[in-house]
Amino acid sequence: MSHNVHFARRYLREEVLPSTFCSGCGLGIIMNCFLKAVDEMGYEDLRQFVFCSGIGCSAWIPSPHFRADTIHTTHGRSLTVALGISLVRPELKVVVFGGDGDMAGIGLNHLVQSARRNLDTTVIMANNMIYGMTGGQVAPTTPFGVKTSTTPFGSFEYPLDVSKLVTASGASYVARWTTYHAVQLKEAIKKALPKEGFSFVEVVTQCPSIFGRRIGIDEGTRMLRWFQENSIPISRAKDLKEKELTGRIVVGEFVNIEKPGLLSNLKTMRGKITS
Ligand SMILES: Cc1ncc(C[n+]2csc(CCOP(=O)(O)OP(=O)(O)O)c2C)c(N)n1
Repeated sequence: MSHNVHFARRYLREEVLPSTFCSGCGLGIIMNCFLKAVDEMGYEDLRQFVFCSGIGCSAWIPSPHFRADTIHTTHGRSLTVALGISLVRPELKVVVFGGDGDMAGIGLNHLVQSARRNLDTTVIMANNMIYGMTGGQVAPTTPFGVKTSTTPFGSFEYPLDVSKLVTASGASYVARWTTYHAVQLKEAIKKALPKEGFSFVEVVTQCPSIFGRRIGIDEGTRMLRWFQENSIPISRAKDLKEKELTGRIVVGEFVNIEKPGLLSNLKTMRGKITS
C-alpha cells in the first residue's frame, strides 16, 4: 500500500467512511489507537480477530467500521456472545468494544463474571460518563452533581470506579487512560491484546455534544485539556484520600499479572476427565 495512504485504511471498510461520529467525539481517537496498536503488533489485517459490541455510540467503533468479523449484539450482552465465540473458536482473538452504560450499567453482571472467570477476551470500554446514543441519561459513571437529562438538578449518586471493580473481580490486565493519553492508551492496548485471560482497558473519552454541553465544555479539544488537567497517575493517587480524589481521573495500570485464563483452565479440566 502506498505510503501516503493512512495506515488505518488497511483495517477499515471504505464504504462507511467518513464515520458518523459527532464532531469532536473521542471515539475516533480510541479507534485510531486500537488500529495503531494492531499495526505496530504486525497484524497485516484483522482476520485473527472477532469484534463484539452491544448498543451505543461506542459499539460503533468496530461495527460497521472494521474490515473484520464483527457482531453487534443486544445492549449489555456483548460479553455473553464473546464467551460463546471464545469457547467455539479459541484460536481467534475476541475483542469487545462498549460504552460505560453497556459494560457497567445493563451489562455489569457479565463484566464482573467475565473478569472472575478470566475469560480470554479484551474489553475496550469507552467511558464518556453518560448514555450518549440515547440523548444523555445518567450513567453509573456520571460524576456526582453533574446534570443529565434524567438528573436535571444534578446526579445525587456516587459514580462507579469500573477499573477498580474489574481488578477486584480477578482480571489479568486492567488499565485506565483518557483520550488525551493517546500514546499510553495505544501501549496499554498492545499489552492487553496478547494477555492470557481477561484484559480490560478503560478509556475516559470526550462526548462534547452530550456530556460536554452539560458541564459547559462543548468542544472536543477543551475536553482533552480538561482530562489533561484532572488526571492523576495511580502512583500519586495512592497517597490521597477519597475526598482529595473527587473530580480527578486516576490513570495507569491497575493490574498486570500472568494467570491462566478460562480456556486454559477448561483444557486442563478436560484433560483430567479424559485421562
Ligand atoms: C435492552 C435495552 N435497553 C435500553 C436500550 C436503549 N439504549 C441504547 S444505547 C443505550 C445507552 C448507551 O450508553 P453507553 O453504553 O454508555 O454508550 P454511548 O452511546 O455513550 O457510547 C441505551 C440505554 C436498548 N437499546 N436496549
